[in-house]
Amino acid sequence: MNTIKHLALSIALAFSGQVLADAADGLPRVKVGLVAPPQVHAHEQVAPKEPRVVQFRLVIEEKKMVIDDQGTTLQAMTFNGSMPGPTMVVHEGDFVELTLVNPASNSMPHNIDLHAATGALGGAALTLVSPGQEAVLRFKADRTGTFVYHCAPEGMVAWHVLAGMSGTLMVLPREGLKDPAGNSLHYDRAYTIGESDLYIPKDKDGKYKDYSTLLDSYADSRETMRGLIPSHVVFNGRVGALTGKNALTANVGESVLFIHSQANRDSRPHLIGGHGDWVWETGKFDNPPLKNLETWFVRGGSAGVALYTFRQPGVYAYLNHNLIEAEMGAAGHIVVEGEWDDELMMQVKAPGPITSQE
Ligand SMILES: [Cu+2]
Repeated sequence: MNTIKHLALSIALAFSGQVLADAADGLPRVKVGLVAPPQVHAHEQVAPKEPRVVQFRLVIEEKKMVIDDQGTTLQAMTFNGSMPGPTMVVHEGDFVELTLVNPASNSMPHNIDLHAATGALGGAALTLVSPGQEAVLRFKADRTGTFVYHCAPEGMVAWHVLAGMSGTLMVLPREGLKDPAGNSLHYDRAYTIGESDLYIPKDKDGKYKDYSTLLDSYADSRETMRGLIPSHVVFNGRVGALTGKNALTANVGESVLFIHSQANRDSRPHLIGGHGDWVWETGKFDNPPLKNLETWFVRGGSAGVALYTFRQPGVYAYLNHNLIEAEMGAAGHIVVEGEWDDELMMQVKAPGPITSQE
């Protein structure tokens, strides 16, 4: 009798497990290849009716990176080798199925806390992988917005995040973005700007230290971080990552979505010569966007979004309008091509001798 009861119970358990798994398993599956920021992988803005299981793969890479033109180095930890990690895009109601790979060549355990996910420390408790391991996490994208993800190993969260392990996951509304009146908003390009505050230790002569291994850099880095004064504040991993030949590009008339993440500290994005036509400061699309902002606020541990349609050609600067931090590296360029509009602005007189009378 007991055996039969046990058998019935295990069949019931197996069956209920099957039913739970079917919530996602019956859906179409798509594998998305990720690209390094500032680019965002190709994606639809308006989703098909039926939710999907969207599969991503993140490979953790520990490596030394150069973070400025002076050759200063950071013993970095990264998702997919870039800082920040790649932006992942899904739609509300989709399931995210994420494979997190920690190759045997790494030296540390890592995991991932996705602010978009619900339960188990954002997935961190289910994804702690030692070198040579991988884990697969599935979660439902049950709310819209741009959300930070980051590594979060117990006792070392700040170090791993500040060494490069953060990124953004964007959950779009199925019907795409809307203005407060419900009109559709479309973007022609999306760019990811991941801002980081870096804390590179100095030697007794005031020179930035260079470490031969990640573990060697730990004690000094931790102490420098706790001083709360960054040595660099950068976009996309290094001073100049988005300036000069690395500048972002757009054309007059194009709408550009700027996704700005800061996993640790507040920022104040500003587009010199332009505006934020529509800004979701908190990044959460269920809240109506703010209109015509000059500077917006991104809370540490979040990703904000601004949409702007370029109306003039030229070189725009996109920076953190804490100007000290901009000079420390938190600045990028957007080179915009197209026709100049004299009505919006014109130079009535070029700089020259003073000839005007009151
Ligand atoms: Cu980590």
